[in-house]
Amino acid sequence: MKEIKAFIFDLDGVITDTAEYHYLAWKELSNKLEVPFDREFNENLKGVSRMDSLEKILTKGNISGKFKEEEKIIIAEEKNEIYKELIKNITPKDLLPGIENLLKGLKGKDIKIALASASKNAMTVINGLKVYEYFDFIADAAICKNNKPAPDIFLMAAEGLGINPEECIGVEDAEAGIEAINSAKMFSVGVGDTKRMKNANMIFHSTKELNIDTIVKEFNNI
Ligand code: B16
Ligand code: MG
Repeated sequence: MKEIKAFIFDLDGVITDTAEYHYLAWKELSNKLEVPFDREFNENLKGVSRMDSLEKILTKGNISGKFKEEEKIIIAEEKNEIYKELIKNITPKDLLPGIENLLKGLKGKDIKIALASASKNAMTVINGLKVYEYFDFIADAAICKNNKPAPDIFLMAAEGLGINPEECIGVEDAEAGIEAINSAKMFSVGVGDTKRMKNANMIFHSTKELNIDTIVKEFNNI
């Protein structure tokens, strides 16, 4: 029988609310580019890599063709600088509700923990939150070939743990992330509203509702 051996977490929007900082940084950049940008559009960028996010914004403003590749890299770097300023002051207080208890609970049950974030700033955030010790493996987005919704980063995490993907739970707040988990053949847990998380095997409205026993029960029912 299949058994849950690992939980693989997304970072932004699951462990901490850096999703908000990404939003603020893209908003500032979009204002500069004179591209209309709101929270609804921002949902399309969650879990999406930096360069892919920029492309979506430029396409929205019909200005993608205006910039050469080198210029796009500079613009994306500008967003990253704004973002890096915002994450400078992250502390353990910025952990989303229930997350530290969940990590402790998993440790207590001897279930492995990994991180599968698309962010190249993940280590800065993890260190600021002081949760590095909980993780058995952190997948490196910088060497990941295909971005979410491709399954690569989740598969990289499972491989790093030495665990079969089918015995892993993936936790995500983004549609692209749920797609990545499903393509990796893992059990997907979505955090957020039912409409956006519709493709997840299981949905929780907020991180404080995440519960290991409920997830195990549902996993065993499938
Ligand atoms: P960076 P996740 C993702 O992190 C964010 O959701 C997404 O908004 C961001 O563009 C992406 O990381 C890249 O981040 O610019 O810091 O490399 O949700 O996969 O933890
Ligand atoms: Mg996320």
